[in-house]
Amino acid sequence: AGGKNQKDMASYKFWNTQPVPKFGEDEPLSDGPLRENDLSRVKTVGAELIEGFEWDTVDLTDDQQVREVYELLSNHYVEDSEAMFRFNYSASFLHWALKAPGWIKNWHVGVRVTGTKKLVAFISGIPVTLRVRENSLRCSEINFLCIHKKLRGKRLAPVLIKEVTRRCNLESVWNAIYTAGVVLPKPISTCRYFHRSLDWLKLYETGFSPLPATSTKAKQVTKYALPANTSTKGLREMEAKDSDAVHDLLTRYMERFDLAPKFTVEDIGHWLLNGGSKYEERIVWTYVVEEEGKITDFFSFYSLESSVIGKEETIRAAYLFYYASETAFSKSPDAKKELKVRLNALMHDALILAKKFNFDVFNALTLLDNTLFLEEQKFGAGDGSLHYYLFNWRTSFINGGIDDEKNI
Ligand code: NHW
Repeated sequence: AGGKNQKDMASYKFWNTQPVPKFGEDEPLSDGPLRENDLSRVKTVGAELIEGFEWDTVDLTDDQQVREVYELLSNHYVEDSEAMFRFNYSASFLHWALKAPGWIKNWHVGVRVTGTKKLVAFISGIPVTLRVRENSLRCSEINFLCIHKKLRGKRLAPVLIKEVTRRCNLESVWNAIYTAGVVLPKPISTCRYFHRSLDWLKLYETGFSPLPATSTKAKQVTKYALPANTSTKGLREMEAKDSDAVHDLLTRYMERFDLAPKFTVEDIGHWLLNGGSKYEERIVWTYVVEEEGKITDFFSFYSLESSVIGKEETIRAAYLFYYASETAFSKSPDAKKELKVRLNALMHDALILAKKFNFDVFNALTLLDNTLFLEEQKFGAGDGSLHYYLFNWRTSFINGGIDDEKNI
């Protein structure tokens, strides 16, 4: 975070004032809020912005306004540390991500130039119900915080964060979850990104993947080659009629972890079936395994391109999303091994499908049961970490996956 000493709380001038856990504090002995919630003290209007700028609520039912958010993010959103790649969230992705069931228009916050009405900053929230250990929390999930490059370093980010907090509080939502690549006070969990090349040559040519000193281009291409067809018996695309079964399986599977969203059947339809395929472009792919009329497993991945900065090129990345398998509930003495074998088979098929749909790389984090297959499926550790944060909630650090000692 800007090269400051990450453990020095005094250097976090803004975060110091917020209800978040601080570096140097002991792990809490019990879970709970950090600040009292009082609706009567929530301001009914936003704080004044610097001269020349005004607040706006971006209307994402209007394609033109979705386009404006797209333009802002595609030029100014997250880049890697060497400024070679920038996330390129598509307009369809924004429709999907920001209009999830129960979405609240007022939580799509923009800052515009008063004179020209140009959109120069954005932050968003969507409502989610989270389970953090044994507590169920009504949260907002904050994402897409972005400030135009010309307005950086002017302390506008704290103003945006306070404004979205106010708008969440107005709905009696007092907690939030968010992730970031930067270190802020104080992560409740940290995952590492892993990448599995699907088109190694393209990744090499765009500068995404290096050629290891001990290898050759031809060897790399061979290493990542995949068969043309999947091999899991009963694997097929998920359909709307599978929603109840997938919901049931995922709910049981997620009970094994300390931090998980609580989905309704409607959420499943939205997140896994592309919101009913109503967008221009396909964002999410979900496959189920059906055996004798029963859904035993499923996996999903979504599409998020990155643009190669300074070139007219993009890297098409598939991101592993939710999955679950009945094998996780096996009572056999070999249960762990069975799960490992099953997940490897499923993920191998996920890679084959992603390759078939022309993705260049398949990304996954060290969460859920991912460490059981990352190595075997030839994923390599990336440079980036993803830190998870909770606003106004104390809980002790959550380790990744159920199999910590095996975390890579
Ligand atoms: S993380 C992606 C964030 N976006 C980007 O990286 C895009 C490119 N960068 C930018 O647009 C996913 C700017 O650099 C941003 C900062 C806007 C990042 N989260 O205005 P100043 C999300 O969207 C702190 C939180 O001068 P700037 C999650 C920084 O530590 N804080 O900086 C978003 C410093 O505070 P400090 C961040 O470079 C979660 C202050 O901002 C941050 O012009 C938001 C400096 O401000 C980050 N990613 O603009 C929190 N990056 O204390 C939600 C920097 O150190 C909380 N900072 O002095 C919950 C609210 C809802 C609660 C509801 C109950």
